[in-house]
Amino acid sequence: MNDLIAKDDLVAIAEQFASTERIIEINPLGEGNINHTFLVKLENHQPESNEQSFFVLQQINQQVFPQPKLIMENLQVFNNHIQPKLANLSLEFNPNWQIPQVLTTKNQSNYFLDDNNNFWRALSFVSNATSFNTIQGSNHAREIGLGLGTFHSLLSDLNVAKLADTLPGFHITPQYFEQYQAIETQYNRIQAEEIDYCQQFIKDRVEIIPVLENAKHQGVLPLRAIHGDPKINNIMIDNRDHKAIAMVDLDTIKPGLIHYDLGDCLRSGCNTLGEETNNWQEVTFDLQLAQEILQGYFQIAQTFLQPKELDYIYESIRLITFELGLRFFSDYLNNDVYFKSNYPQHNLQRALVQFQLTKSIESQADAIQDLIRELGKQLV
Ligand code: GN1
Ligand code: MG
Repeated sequence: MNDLIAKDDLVAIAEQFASTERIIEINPLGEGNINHTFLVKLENHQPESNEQSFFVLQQINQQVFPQPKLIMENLQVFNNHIQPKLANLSLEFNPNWQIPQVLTTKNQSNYFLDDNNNFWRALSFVSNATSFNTIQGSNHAREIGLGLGTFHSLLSDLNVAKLADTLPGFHITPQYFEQYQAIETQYNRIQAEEIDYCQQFIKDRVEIIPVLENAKHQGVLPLRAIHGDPKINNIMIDNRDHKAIAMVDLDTIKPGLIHYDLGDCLRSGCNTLGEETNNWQEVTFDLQLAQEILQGYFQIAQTFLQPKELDYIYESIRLITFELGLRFFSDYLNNDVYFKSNYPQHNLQRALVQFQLTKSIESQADAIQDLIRELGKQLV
């Protein structure tokens, strides 16, 4: 995927989705590791209002998502299922909950292919809201849980057979491990202490790798519609009342285990140093924040979550954190072909952060399990 897109080209692509408005500015948006994302600012047609008009323009990484049209089909299914519910939400939900809308081109297509066959699409921007890379406090943590709960709850009655698999193998930990093993045996760059450390770290945890997939195949955990990437910066917080108002980054909506989502949300939310810290030895899993996130989540999820699903929540927090470390480490060994990186050791550094977080989760296993049992009593 080419990292440099000429400004004029970008404007021409954005114009495909801009119908009549004049484009004023285009800037990179967010910190995504996969797609290229931009915020397009449009001329304000109502100068009397302070509301600026924006939309989000994205180039989908086709090395990661080989069939981007499936993403757009899933978004349509998602939208058709949820949009009608929003006018009539029951009391446990934020009445202002929004979902990003797909914008069409002048030819009424929901995507645009540029001259190099790159796949572009545009979505409405959730205005007056902020996305944070780290948790700002207990209220934010609670809202993160409520946000993910809202998302799962609104999708809980969707027939998952309607959703395509946009990214086969996503969160299937045994597959990531197989890929790692294949890369590891070919790897012959310089030996370094940190590489040995990661290899040993993975070796010591081989037995946890199939835990969620086994439960899925045995029918203990049901397939549901999931977000796939609910890290905290994908849950937008309303600037006015500080409530979770939307989930963005919807490319990995697909059938899966809500445990992938819960694990990912907690690993991201409870690491107060954030996943990009250079200070990996200082990384810990914050139990207090986990309590807030889970409390918020259960408050809404009690309508659909089955008590047996609680049994795997601890395992999922540990596993998805470990899995992301394994994915970053494999990509480091594989010359950074998957995750964008800013310097040569970047993916190694990211792996060390996730492994340290895994260690902190393991050292608090009893406390985390007690917490889940206690909070889960409302479900039984
Ligand atoms: C990737 O691109 P971004 O930042 O939304 C990745 C997630 C990881 C995340 C870690 C499709 O998401 O699985 O958890 O990086 N997305 C994909 O920051 O692989
Ligand atoms: Mg993402």
